[in-house]
Amino acid sequence: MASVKVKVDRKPMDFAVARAPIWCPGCGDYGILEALRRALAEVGARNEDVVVVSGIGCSSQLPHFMKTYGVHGIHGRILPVATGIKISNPKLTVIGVGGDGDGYGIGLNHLIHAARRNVGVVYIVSNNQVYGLTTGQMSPTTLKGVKTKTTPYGSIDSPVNPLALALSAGATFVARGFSGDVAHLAQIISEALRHRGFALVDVLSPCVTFNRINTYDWFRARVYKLEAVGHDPADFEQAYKRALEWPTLDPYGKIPIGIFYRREDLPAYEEEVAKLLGGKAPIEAPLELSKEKISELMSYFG
Ligand SMILES: Cc1ncc(C[n+]2csc(CCOP(=O)(O)OP(=O)(O)O)c2C)c(N)n1
Ligand code: SF4
Repeated sequence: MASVKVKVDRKPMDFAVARAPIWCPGCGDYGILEALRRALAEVGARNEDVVVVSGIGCSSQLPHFMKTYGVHGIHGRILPVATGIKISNPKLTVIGVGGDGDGYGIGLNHLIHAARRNVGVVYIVSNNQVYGLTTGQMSPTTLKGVKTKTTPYGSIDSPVNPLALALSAGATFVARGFSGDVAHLAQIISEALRHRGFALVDVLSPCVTFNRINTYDWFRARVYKLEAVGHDPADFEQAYKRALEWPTLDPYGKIPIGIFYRREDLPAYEEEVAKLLGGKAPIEAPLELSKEKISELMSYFG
């Protein structure tokens, strides 16, 4: 269960810091930052209960611009770190944020395992279909045929379909938003924060500097909202069908955004861990270490 308990009057700016983001003007990551702050305010989160974990990439700089706890970790390892934090202290609201290179390339296996375990982490992927920080190489979601620095003759790889992958791995909340529609994205992230278990929020988020194909206009011409077509997020088969609409089958077709799938009846991983400890979270469980052992450890770490 998401750990937001008391509904208090919060504003998006309550989650802002004095430091301004360093992304290129127009980067989709600004939309994600604003949507995340709005969503946290919407669910009444308290700053001290929130941890934002990131990897490496432009998008992974996001925790620096949030007035919450944060971990700017190593490339592709958002979900193991976020999982450790959540199962240690399930009261925290744990949010992972990073790029498609981070999450669908080097970190892809962790997505599958977090999904099948149903860890109560909200994972927001800034999907700009390129490696932004390292200046525009192809990423796992680059469309077939697209020329990048590393694919000068056009990519010959089929792109990863993160939503279909997450669904088949057992994710209990699967959604896609668009950085160009912050209000809609904030609504999706609020729902993800309220979800019990693992929530993937893939965000179509243009890199205005290194991806001149998948621009805001390119997306605006293609996105449509699942709510507008009467999609039922409880229907797994429909969710899977919608997830296949793009990009693997028809790269130039319409792109659904919204909540594809949601089920709340399965226990979250941290609940299962607590059961093993007699109902206690690891952070509450007694630390069975003698005074001598603690002194020994403390002297070891200076
Ligand atoms: C283990 C490791 N491999 C490779 C890199 C180099 N590297 C840094 S960021 C990055 C990818 C960035 O792309 P993405 O995750 O999509 O984020 P974006 O910058 O587009 O937001 C890579 C490959 C690294 N830092 N560490
Ligand atoms: S290089 Fe791309 S992803 Fe990175 S800050 Fe600039 S626009 Fe954003």
